[in-house]
Amino acid sequence: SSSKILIKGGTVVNAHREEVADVYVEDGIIVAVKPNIKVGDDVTVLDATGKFVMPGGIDPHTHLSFEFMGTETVDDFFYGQAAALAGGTTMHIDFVIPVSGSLTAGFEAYEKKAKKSCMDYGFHMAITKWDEVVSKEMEIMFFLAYKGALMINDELLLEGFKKCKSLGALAMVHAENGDAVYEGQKRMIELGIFGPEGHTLSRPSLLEGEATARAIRLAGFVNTPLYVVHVMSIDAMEEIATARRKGQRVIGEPVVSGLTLDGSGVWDPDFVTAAKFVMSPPIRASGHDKALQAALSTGILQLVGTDHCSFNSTQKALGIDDFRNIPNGVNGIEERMHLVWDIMVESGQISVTDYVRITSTECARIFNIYPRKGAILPGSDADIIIFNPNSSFEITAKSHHSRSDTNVFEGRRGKGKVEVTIAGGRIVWENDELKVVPGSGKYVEMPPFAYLFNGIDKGDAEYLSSLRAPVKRFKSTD
Ligand code: DUC
Repeated sequence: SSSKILIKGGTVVNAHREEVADVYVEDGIIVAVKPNIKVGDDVTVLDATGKFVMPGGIDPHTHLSFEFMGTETVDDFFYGQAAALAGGTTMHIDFVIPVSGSLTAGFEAYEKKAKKSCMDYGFHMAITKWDEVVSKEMEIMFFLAYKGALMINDELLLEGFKKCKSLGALAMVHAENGDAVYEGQKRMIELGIFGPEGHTLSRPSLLEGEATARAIRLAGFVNTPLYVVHVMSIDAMEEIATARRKGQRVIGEPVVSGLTLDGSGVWDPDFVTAAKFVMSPPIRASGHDKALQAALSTGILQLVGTDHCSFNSTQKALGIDDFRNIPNGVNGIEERMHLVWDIMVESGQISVTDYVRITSTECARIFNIYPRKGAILPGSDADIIIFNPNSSFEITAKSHHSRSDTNVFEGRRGKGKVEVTIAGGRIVWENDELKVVPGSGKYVEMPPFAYLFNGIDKGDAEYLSSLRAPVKRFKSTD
């Protein structure tokens, strides 16, 4: 595809406004956004009349090429990204899992995995243990949930929060109480429940609420912002709502599976069908989905991720005799833009500008890459979708681009369709066809936050100035 593209006559939507305008792209960058741009014959012209021209989606939460629970996800950096592009997502942020506890070794391993990238990507760093070495390595992400594997305790959590604060890094947390989950799993086994439903029953939403509350309070104690990943329950959402109302800087990320599914899938009599829904935290009972949508529409939750972590039926069957061995994870990287449109915009809960905010702009702002990403503005990267609100989408494993043989959104249809995806100035999806180039995706560095840079912010200054001088006490003999 040409390095010069003109998108004509569409409604250009940014998080701050929408306008009918042309968009001119040259060498991967948006050069102009205004009506009636005139160009020469060397430019590829795309007609977007009657369609929305929006920033490509940014998925803040994915696991591509993730080695987990004795196996590795089927979608690697090439296939997972190709699927993303077919669904209108043009950047994702993946979690680097340490190698033998080393963040540096983990980062190097992920850099290798990402060499075949066909779209831009960033990395979060996962912290799974604490020592001097880890402390010296950059850190951003904590897991509370996987006892014995990824779980960390409160001491480590506090150390991590302090370190993040001193670095201007944003602390993220997977909030489930791992000790209680372990207890819940033992209970299920004692009751003779070995199937996928045991996964859901062993880790109820109160354990997500407890860990969310604890992480929020400890982040508040250290006075550092907190990002809660995959908010799956009303319990967790309400903890975030309360903290935000009190003025604490907490960000909540629901994921498409939690927003669009009820948890009944794991009760399917067919093991393969049931096991495909096994993820952590689990997909909750009906009611949580609608409450999370409402929280997203009112700003209690700010952006949508996927936790895309795709295992096929054979891999899921590792847990055929015991749900504790079912690799945790569901898909979503390809479906996110369509499903969020359907449940949030088509349903009338939010505007098109809000759609751009929750699927792209907010993520770019939070991770400090706005307006290079998340906007259609002169100077921004040319990551753009043309979206037809009058067309329709249908999801099925037969036609999706993930390498998995199943899809948790199987059979879903709705209005709206990503007709064209432009990533880094290349037309990579058009007429239902992918034209992706391995190696064309770039690593996007997410710089630290200036307002936290010295490890001291306004909140700290207020706190320190409110302290009274220590009392000087005298022994009776003095
Ligand atoms: N949850 C999942 O379901 N898979 C990957 C990691 C996680 O936290």
